[in-house]
Amino acid sequence: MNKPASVPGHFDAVVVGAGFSGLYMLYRLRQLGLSVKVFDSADDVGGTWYWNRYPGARCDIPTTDYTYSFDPELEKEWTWSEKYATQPEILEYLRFVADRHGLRSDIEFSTAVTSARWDEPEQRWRITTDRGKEIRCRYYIMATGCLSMPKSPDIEGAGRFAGQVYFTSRWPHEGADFTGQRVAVIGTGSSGIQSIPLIARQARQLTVFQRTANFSIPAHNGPAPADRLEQLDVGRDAYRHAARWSRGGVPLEPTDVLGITASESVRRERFEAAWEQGELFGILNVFADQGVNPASNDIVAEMIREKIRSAVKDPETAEALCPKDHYFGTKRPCLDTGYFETYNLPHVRLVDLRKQPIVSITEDGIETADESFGFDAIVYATGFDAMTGALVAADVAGQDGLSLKEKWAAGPSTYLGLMTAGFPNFFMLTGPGSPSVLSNMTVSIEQHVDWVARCLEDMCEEGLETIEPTALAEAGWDQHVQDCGAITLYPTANSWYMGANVPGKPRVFLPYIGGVDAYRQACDEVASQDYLGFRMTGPGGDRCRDGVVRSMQPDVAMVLEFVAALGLPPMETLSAADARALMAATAEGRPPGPELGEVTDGVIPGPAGDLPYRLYRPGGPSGRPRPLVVYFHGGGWVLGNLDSDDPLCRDLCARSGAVVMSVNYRHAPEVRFPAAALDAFAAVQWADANATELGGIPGQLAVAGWSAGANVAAVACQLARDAAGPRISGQLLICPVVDSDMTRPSYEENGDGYILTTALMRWFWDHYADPADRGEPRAAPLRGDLEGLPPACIVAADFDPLRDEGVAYARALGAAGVPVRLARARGHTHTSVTMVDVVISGAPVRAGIGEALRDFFPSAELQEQVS
Ligand code: NA7
Repeated sequence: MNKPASVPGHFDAVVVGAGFSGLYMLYRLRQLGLSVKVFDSADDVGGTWYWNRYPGARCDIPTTDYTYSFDPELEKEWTWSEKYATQPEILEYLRFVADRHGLRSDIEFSTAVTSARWDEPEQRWRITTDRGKEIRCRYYIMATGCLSMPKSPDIEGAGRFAGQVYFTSRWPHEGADFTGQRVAVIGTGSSGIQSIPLIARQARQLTVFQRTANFSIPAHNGPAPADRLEQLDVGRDAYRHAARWSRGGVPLEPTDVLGITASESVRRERFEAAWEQGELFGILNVFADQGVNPASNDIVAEMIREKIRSAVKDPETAEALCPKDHYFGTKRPCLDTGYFETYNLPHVRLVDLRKQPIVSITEDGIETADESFGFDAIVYATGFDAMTGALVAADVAGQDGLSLKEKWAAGPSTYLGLMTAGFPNFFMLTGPGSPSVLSNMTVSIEQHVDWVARCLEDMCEEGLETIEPTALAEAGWDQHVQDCGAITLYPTANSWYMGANVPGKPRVFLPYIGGVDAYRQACDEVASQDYLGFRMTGPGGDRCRDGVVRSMQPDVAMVLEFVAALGLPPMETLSAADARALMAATAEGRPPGPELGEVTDGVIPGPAGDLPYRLYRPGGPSGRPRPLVVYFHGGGWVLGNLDSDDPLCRDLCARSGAVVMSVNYRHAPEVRFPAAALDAFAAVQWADANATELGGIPGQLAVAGWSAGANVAAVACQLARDAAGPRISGQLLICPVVDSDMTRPSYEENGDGYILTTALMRWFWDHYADPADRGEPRAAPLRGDLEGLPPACIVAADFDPLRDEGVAYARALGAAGVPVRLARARGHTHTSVTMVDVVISGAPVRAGIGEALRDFFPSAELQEQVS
């Protein structure tokens, strides 16, 4: 039973919403012995399942999974009747839960919270309701759901229609009878797709107004899948545990089959199996790369389109129903029962609003650009102001009276999707920046509620009364959420995930797409690191361990995990020959990099024999001279060759439009310092002298390199300056080795765990140069005279032991009057920027590199050639 309020109208916590999240939050707060009041504007529990009563409304996650797991007894007592339960059954379930735990006594129904103000002196929230009550509470918790604020009709004349108007999101409790009526449905999202087949059964005439064709797969509803029930019977706890640590909140082994490389038969087999299974996470897991690779995505999309074409008899209607303007999955896909077949009925018609947009709703129907339609009823299935709508509408004002609406004017900003700075003790369950709508909501809800409950418990134990994220932690999380989205195809769609369905809503990717498992891990880490990134105050003290919980690019982290799982021996424990073999083996099967106009191999004379080179020419008019970039590969002077950096050279060539000439140089330990540097300088001299033959423009030559290759490139610039030639237009140094001092902080921070380790760097130096030579400018160019050197672009990666020496070189060059561009590879390691088409987040960094290369040369020439 709940603790009563000690002072009337004063509660420890107020919760808004009595759906899945609000009910469980109440349950957990009671367990902590807190006094709680829950408000809901509905007259019963249910949240979204109270309101969304339209015909055909069902969950789209199997009910074996779309269910609470916190109460094992409840699991025994309740049995779902179908694979995907109907809205009435889900509502019944929530009523059952509320009754079983006696939750209703703390819920005030038919009451909406109208405003909430943070009272700084009192350190309390002041809440007002539409019944004129004012309440105070320490913790204010929004359990308002992600899809609860219907989008207001944004169609001209919407108020004018004299017939019956229905919203799928606010369906009348007594239902609707369309018998004999002419009915319009506007919208073909999940609500439209679920309700249209049932409305068609009653209506005399049904016209569906479709703005965007949507992907939908058959739900194959029926009894709960036997294999799932069996798994639950055998080990319910293990099953639920697997769900909590899965990517989407439903146990599922993520596939490693790539759509782009799978054979036709494998593709077909995997797709058909997912189609038959009829589950969203299954169809989203046909290929590992379908969410990030357009070509792979298109394979799945086309197979779905084939199914639509075979289900719908009229070819024109079928084509209009085939989604073509967004990648599969980037808008919420739907599960249906006979949706596409409904269009074969003679009284059902599809109107494609892309061809004939609605001009206006009229008194008796709908007018499009081409036709006037008369209707008895219009059904709006037009969706929600998703994820932020209900929160912003709640009129919440935090410190200094700043409202959430004002703070989020350019898009939501949260820490972990749980809290937002400036709003102490204000929690959001499944808020923007958490997996929420991309996951099985019930799993995410339980995780959020459990986290909040544990947090309040910890605070209580420590005598802490307020909690709020820091600006740094929040900005870091916002960035991480966007970084996770940016490596996928999701932000390309006009979806409600992007806020694109509501006119004027800022476009940002709202949910966290990194996965339920990764998200849970981050939340747990935050809690276990003294609530990293939160400031907490109270009689127990004022504490804050500030920081960013995730600053590595998500795909870089995946690569590191993958490499760690391979269990390879550390390079520095191998002989040079074995290390070279290992490096070549790990490069096998990687993406080749972009197609170019021409790639040819050759040799040039070096100081001690021929040096192989590879010449990359961009596409476009052949024979046209272009600026020339002489490139040197990475590998610590020991490893690497023309093949090792081939995809990167292709990428540099394609992005810059210059001819790239990758030159091999003599390697240590066979030939030690200063051979590599001397070879590099000789190559630059030769390239300059032979620019015309190489397809270059005489006098327009830059040097470039990565890692040790950047070292010899930088040295070549110093040698060229000292020798009064050749003239070098610019130096691109990607994560360069420019000093032999291994004591800079980046060695401390990043010396272990990010592929290039301190131990490996020491191994490289030991192979390359005697300790006595390592301070020489030809080994450590940072120690040389830097005046009069060519303009530079230096890339420094956050998680690189060499980061600080790269930054130091940029500063020193700047101080010596050399124009420098320092490009930070945010969230990257020493190697990740170079991993073309593997680490997608490296692409923007390399786009900047391409721009820097172009800027080395007289603009008109190259800009024109690139375009
Ligand atoms: P959705 O998925 O947002 O679908 C709304 C539909 O309404 C969608 O087809 C929209 O087209 C269409 N729409 C919205 N506004 C208009 C206007 N002005 N004119 C024409 N058509 C319009 O909402 P649902 O309720 O179906 O589903 C929401 C989620 O609930 C669902 O994903 C499940 O997770 C449960 P658009 O695509 O914007 O062009």
